[in-house]
Amino acid sequence: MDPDWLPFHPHPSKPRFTPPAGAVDAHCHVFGPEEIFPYAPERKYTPCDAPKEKLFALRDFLGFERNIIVQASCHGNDNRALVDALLHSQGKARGVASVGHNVTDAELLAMHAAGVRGTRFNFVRRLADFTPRNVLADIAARIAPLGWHVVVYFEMQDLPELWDFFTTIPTTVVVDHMGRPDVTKPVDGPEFAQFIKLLAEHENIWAKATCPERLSKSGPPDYNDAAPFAKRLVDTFPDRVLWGTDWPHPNMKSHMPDDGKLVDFLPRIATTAALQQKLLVENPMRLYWSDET
Ligand code: 0GY
Repeated sequence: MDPDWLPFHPHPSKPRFTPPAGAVDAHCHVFGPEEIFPYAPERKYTPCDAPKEKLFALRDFLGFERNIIVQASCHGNDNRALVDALLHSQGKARGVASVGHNVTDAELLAMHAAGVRGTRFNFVRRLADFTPRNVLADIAARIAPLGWHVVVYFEMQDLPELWDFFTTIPTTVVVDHMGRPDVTKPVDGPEFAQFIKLLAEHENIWAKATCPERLSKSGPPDYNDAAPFAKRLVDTFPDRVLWGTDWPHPNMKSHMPDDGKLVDFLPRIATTAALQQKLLVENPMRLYWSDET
C-alpha cells in the first residue's frame, strides 16, 4: 500500500443507533486481496487490502443486512474482486461496476447475473483519467436495457460543466457523496442550491447523503459542518437518497473514521423513523433489489 495510506479502523465502536431491519449500506468497497485480485496498472493509489470477509463482518457488526459494493478506481475496469464478493454474499450484496467501451454483452450479462445493477463514471481528476463523453454516453445506452443505473462521482466545482451530460443520461443517475460540496460554504448558498436544482428538475437523479468524514473541515466525531447538507438532501428528496459507510474509506488523509460513529450520524440527517426507513431500506431496495420486491 502507499506509504501514507490510512488503513480502515481496526476496532469500530458499536453504534448507539440501531438501523431499521433490512438496512442497506449502499456505498462501500472491496480492495483485493492483491494476491488474488491485483490492483489495476493505471490506478492512482495502492490501498491496503480490504477483502469481502471484513466487509461482511462489519455489515453484521454495525447492524446492516445488505451492501452495495461500488467498484473503486484502484481496480480500474477489472471487476473481478467486486463480482467475487457479490457471488459470496448469499444474495446480500449487489454492485456497481466500472466498464469500458470494449465491454462485451456477455460480460455485462454475467455481471448482471452476479448482482451488478449499475456502472460508475468517475470524474474526480485525482482518481480517474478522462474518458470522452460520447464513450460514456454509449456505455449508458448499453447498460440501460439491463435496468442498470449510472453512478457519477465528481467535485461540485465541476457541476456546471457536467450538467448537460448528466441531464441527458437515459437511466437513473446516482450522485456520490452529495456531489462533494464545500461544506464550509452555507447550505443555503448558491453552490449547493445548484445541486438541489439539479435534483429538483430531474426526477431520475438521486444522491448519496454520504461521506461527512471526507467533506468535513470541522472533523470527527460530529462532522457538524457536513450534517446540514446531508439533512437537506434527505428532507428535500426523501425518496431519492441513499446512505453508506464508504468503508474502507480510500484516500482519507486527515483521520480514519470510526464506522460505528458514522452510523450514529444517521439520526441527525434522517430525523424520523419514516425518513430512516426510506433512506436505509426502501430506496436502496427499490434501486437494487426491484426484482425481489
Ligand atoms: C469513494 C471515494 C474515493 C475513492 C474512490 O473509486 C475510488 O477510488 O471512489 C475518493 O478518493 O474520494 O467513494 O470511495
